[in-house]
Amino acid sequence: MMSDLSVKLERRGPVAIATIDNPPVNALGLAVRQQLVRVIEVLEADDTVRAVVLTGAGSLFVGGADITEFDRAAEQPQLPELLERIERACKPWFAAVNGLALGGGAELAFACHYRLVGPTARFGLPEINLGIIPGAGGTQRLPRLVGVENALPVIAENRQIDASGALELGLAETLIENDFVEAAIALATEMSVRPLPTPALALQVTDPGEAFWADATARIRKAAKGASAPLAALEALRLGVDRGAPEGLAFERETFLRLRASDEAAALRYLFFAERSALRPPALKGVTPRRIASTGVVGAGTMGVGITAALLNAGYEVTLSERDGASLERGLKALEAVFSAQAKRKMHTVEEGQTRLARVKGVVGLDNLENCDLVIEAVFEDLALKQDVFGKLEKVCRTDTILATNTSYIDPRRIGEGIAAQERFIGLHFFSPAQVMKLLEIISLPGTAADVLATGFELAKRLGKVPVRSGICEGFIGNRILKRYRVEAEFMVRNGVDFAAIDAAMREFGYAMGPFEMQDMAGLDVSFLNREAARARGEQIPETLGDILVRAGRKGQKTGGGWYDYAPGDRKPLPSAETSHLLAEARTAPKAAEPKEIVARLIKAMADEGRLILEERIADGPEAIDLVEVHGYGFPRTKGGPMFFSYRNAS
Ligand code: T1G
Ligand code: NAD
Repeated sequence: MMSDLSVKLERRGPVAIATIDNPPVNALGLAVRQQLVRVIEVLEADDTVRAVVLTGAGSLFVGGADITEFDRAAEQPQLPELLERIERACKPWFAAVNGLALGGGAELAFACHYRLVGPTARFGLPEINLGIIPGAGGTQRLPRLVGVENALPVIAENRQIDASGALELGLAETLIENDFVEAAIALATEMSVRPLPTPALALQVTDPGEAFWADATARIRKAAKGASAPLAALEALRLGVDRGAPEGLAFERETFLRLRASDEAAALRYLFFAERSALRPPALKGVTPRRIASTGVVGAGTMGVGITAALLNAGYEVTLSERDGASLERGLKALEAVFSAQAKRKMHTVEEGQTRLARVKGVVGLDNLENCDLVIEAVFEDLALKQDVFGKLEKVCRTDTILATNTSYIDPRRIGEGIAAQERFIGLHFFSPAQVMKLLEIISLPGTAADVLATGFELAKRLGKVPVRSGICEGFIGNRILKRYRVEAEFMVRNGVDFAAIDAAMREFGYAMGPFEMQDMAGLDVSFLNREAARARGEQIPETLGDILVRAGRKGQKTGGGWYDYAPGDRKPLPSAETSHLLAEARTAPKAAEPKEIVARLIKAMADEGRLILEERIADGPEAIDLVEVHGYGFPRTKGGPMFFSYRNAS
């Protein structure tokens, strides 16, 4: 057995075992494809071989094609031809699926004559997450193996088929619970005497009818939120049903290659790798995080409730502290509402929601936080209040308890200046709603210990968040760029551009909401209070349009009106005569602006601020800034982020 090969070949009597061993995810890179072609040639020519068992080394079958190869031209041998050679082989190939079979890995299994699954086997075609569609027959073989209705959610809606599902659908022959490879060899030996089954591509496929396609198209278009790949995947599947597998295959491949070369796919690839390296910052390599089991949250307002829900969802014990009984009761009610909404969205059952809620203890005051491994403060954005809270926490908590602030704007060095053990103090900046938004800005202070910082990253991983280290500046990475984004947007409004047109342009670009709608949702008062605090410190902060609105009592959705008006209980923004009146004097005569011009101007402003942030070493790279914008501020994934977009579209 040749050890440096990525495809290892063994013999057991009449059966050959080919194991794809290409860490970390057995990706079907060029070397693997070249070696698989050689294996096919050797085994096809060897009459003593009656069957082939194909499996993956480790806990995965195959994680897909090698995504790192996508920025260069596809090299021979390409996957489709390789799979056709397996499908046309004169002896049966058994895909022994020992774990995840994703993308090209699933397509490889579909091209084999039989699939044997282990308990952890899962088949998925996540190509749409990368802005592409399956490119090696997945849109043609899977519907012929399991039917269109079962194939479509896998091909265009990110669903996976697990081991029991594969058995039920007839995608897999057998579920092997123990001695996986040995049992697979035994089965292959036994079944190798049977006539070869009909290749998947030659199987009949039933057209589910117009109503099915219409429903599917509407559902997938809505979920795609403007991304191209999901509808393209549906189109390839349907074309193969209408015109047959050969035309379907050709269309699939042409579409795959076209999308692979697109800006959208490049952006999604960029984010795929950025999200993975974000979890493993090189500076923390080899640093062991502290163990966190019990946590505390101080303040059960908008953020405290969201942070508590995120911690409970991740399995932590939480002690939630408020300043008085009424505030605590209000906070616990809001928390229950979060879990009933999660159950409604089928994130978990009602019972599971109760189980999670049972892990929170509501308290008044800070005394009950003495045994927490980590305490996160989310009280009002007020320096003196936060200093007071940390002063008390330092006395109440164990000396190794990690103390964290969720401040948005205040310099955490000021908040923590009274803390003796600076090494245990850190900024953990969540985003609203904290149980949903994936971003976690981790603010390291000069004294923060490396293992405390590493604990912040480990916490993010357990919460399913995307961590980004930020240095200290006003607003850290995200709110600093948000400020620049708002200033630029307000500048356009002052110069006559309609703020609803700006919101519409940014929604067209891919944001769920524009800058003014977003302010209304988050509350205009958060940044207003920040500016007022700066003015109270004697800083010259010009009056913003938002300030004019807040002074008139318009804080956004929470007061029924901000930039827009809102009907009671409704989040739909409505034009506001009062806002027009309040801002009339601060604006020049109305002026039209093309959506493209609006978008270009705002993205440039964000990227310019991003470049300053990099120069000041507040962020570790352009990827960090793009992850902040995509996971914290709704920047459309299909555009990659302001740094990626401005670089990719630099004229
Ligand atoms: N190609 C290249 N590198 C990959 C990779 C891939 N397909 N998948 C993962 N990696 C790297 C990743 O960057 C990281 O690197 C390391 O492996 C561990 O990954 C023709 C064209 C498989 C579920 O979309 O979903 O097939 O940071 O941290 O949490 O139709 O990785 O250590 O340097 O994510 O255990 C379709 C993508 C490709 C699956 C494992 N396949 N991968 O999760 O580890 S397109 C996918 C994943 C395709 C065909 C088309 C996950 C995973 P580093 P990790 P993990
Ligand atoms: P909020 O007004 O909704 O909640 C603050 C809570 O703190 C209130 O319930 C209040 O009763 C409680 N509180 C005040 N003093 C307390 C004390 N001594 N002990 C315990 N509880 C006390 O505010 P919020 O929007 O949740 O913001 C909280 C913090 O999170 C602020 O620093 C803010 O800047 C930051 N933040 C807010 C957002 C956002 O979008 N709202 C996003 C990120 C960070």
